[in-house]
Amino acid sequence: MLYACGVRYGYRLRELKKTFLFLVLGVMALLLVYPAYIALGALARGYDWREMDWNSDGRTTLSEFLSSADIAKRSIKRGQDVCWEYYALKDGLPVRTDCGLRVFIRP
Ligand SMILES: [Ca+2]
Repeated sequence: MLYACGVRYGYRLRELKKTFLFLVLGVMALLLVYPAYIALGALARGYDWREMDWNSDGRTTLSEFLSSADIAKRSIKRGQDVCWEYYALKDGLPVRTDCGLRVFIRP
């Protein structure tokens, strides 16, 4: 044990190591918990995998999956078609619109 000016440096070093270990573990926990939180938000939307292909290139990437947490859908009407419009929750702007559901109105 090293003493200088009445201070036990071994004790302080152990306390610093413990504090550093808790900081490292806290940062690691945040790095793991945040993506899991976003992924759970994306899963809670209930979209199927192909539906989350937001740029319509035929593939759903992990980034598109994670961004699904901030995208909602609403039905809109275009002429006689009923379409699904996917929009960003942050600003309400449309991300993609899927049409093709034909509505037949009985006379
Ligand atoms: Ca895509």
